[in-house]
Amino acid sequence: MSVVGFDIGNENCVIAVVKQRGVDVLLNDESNRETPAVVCFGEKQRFLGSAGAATAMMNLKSTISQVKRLIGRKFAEADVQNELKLFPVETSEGPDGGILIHLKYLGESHTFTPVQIMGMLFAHLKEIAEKSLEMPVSDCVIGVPSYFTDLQRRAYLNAAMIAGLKPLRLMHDCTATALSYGIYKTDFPSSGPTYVAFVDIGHCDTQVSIASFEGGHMRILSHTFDSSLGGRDFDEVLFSHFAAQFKEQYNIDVYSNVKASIRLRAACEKLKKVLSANPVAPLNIECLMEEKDVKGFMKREEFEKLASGLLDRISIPCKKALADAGLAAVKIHSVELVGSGSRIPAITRLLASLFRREPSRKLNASECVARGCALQCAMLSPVFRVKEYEVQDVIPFSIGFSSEEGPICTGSNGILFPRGQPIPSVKVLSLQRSSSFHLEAFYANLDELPAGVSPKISCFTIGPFQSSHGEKARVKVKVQLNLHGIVSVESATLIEDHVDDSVTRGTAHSNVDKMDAECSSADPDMFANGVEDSTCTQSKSSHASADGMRKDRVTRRLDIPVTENIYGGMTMAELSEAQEKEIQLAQQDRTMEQTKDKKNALESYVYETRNKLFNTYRSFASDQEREGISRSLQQTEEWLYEDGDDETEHAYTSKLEDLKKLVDPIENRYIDEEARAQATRDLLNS
Ligand code: ATP
Ligand code: K
Ligand code: MG
Repeated sequence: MSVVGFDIGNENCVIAVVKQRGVDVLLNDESNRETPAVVCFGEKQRFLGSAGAATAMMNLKSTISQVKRLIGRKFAEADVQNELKLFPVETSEGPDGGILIHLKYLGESHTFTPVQIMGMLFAHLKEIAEKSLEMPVSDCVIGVPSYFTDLQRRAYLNAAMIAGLKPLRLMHDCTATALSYGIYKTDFPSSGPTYVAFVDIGHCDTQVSIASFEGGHMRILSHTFDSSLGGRDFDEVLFSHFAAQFKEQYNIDVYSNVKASIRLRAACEKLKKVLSANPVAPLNIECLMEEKDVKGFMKREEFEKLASGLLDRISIPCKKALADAGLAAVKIHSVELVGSGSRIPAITRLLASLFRREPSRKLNASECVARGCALQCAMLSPVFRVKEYEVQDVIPFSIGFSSEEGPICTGSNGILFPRGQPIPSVKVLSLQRSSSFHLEAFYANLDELPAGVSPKISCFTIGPFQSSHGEKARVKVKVQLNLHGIVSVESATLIEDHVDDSVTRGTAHSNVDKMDAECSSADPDMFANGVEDSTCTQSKSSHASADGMRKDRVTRRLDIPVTENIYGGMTMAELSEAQEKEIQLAQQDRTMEQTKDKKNALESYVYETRNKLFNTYRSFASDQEREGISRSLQQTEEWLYEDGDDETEHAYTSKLEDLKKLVDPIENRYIDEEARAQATRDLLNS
């Protein structure tokens, strides 16, 4: 069994795997270490990853990229609406408030959710991994931004499941980076913890985390972010600049032309990359629109001026990460810069002055997330042995719980898991209830989240159940913040104590807590062992009271069913429907690939046979045979370019069989003769 780590970017995806001798990054079909996060619907099949990027220009209106920006989000969010302005495919609001993507494919209308599109990407990456490793891949760890909400995390898990993957953990990007940085590092200064800041600037986002390393152990102290500040925002600055310049200079409005916009944006991204290594860079696009060739250039200094607003914004999450970790900049041992968006020299300068030290680029900026995920996967997998190393991560959002009777932890605004709570964690609520009730999970502090996120997470129905005599009894509810950073109610138990009537009457319920609610942390191990009984159990304890009479106290435990309703999540039925659909789509792709292979095989057979007919096979065929075969080859070739250009797999194989029936007798004569000649040679040599 293999252990795999996936980094799904807005732009690029990376797959890493732990092997006997270390961590490797897998190559895709084009022998690249990064695979574009693109799903393209062609005329008869999908093109995924590199193939998707290669065909994007020909299928502008059916190519989906940056779906990571849309997954698990609501259509009505202002940020999403902005995002959709650049989205080439028709979208609408789903019944749950999510996003629906509408496409024409294979002559039919199709509706996909971002989860399904992400599922397609996962399936593609899984296939790359399986081809490369020559074994099935299912266990994996997937990198996620620390700012992902509960719903986005659930959406990622669903997408992975659609692809037939089994995620052992969703891991915060920077935590994965910190793991790959720290696990084999031995040269930390000896005394006390070492603090390291990780700054990851990707295509669409910026994430900062501060980690503390000590011995065989790493602890995340803070996660901060700007969820909409990345490399593409720098491209956009250049885009607006050149769009304005070209309007003036060439009198063209690129904004009015989708294809021209896409081409200019791509050219700006290229220019930005050139500027990372050179003081000046040119921009040339032939025939951008209205048959006009455009030319421009940019100096690095000018670019930095144009982007100064963006540079200022990078310092915000950095300062906040220090404040949240309770550390002054001087305490930071090293600043590790990752993510390809951070390759801009001005970013390095900015961070150097902020942290008062030169940022380091020791880590492979584009691969460290995937590598860390693969390592974590190996650590979680029972079949792999890796170095003992403890990773302690935290959740960056405060999560609260409430019920019909109000907030649960009355002490602190209903917050059950405060920001900075370790992942995983379990808390046991002790409530007084007589029958079914609801628990609502919510984000307690919207300032901690990306703008526009709904505070509602999910609702749990605890019940049905009925306490005896309809009186309030103790209900223990176990709430879990799991390894993925997802919150759920694990179990609920009704606990009723009563003093055995046959012996004495009096102090029943004396040990019942008067408080409406109380919180207590529980040992996560206790949860892992699933200690609660699954059926009703009774236990008796006897003790002598002051008056010398024996009193029997009976404790009845009853498991209460828990049903969860995630606001905007997928039901089991929807998930299996999506899995079914993905299988069908993948089958269609495979059929098309096979058809292409068969067509190619027929084409090559025609050329090879024609060649042999006048060379190797020449003396084995009569003139009549040769003429007949030549004619058939000619006809097949013509057919291939006309009626047979777009045929079924069967059509190509049967044409090939027809040709072989004609050619095989000649080929056999040739083979027999070759064997005879060889035998004669052997005889002479012996
Ligand atoms: P995200 O983390 O937002 O999901 P991602 O992981 O796909 O996205 P990366 O691959 O880390 O993103 O970075 C992609 C960004 O890096 C793009 O915006 C790209 O233009 C930018 N980039 C790549 N090389 C350079 C370079 N040499 N100079 C400046 N920017 C670069
Ligand atoms: K990436
Ligand atoms: Mg990234």
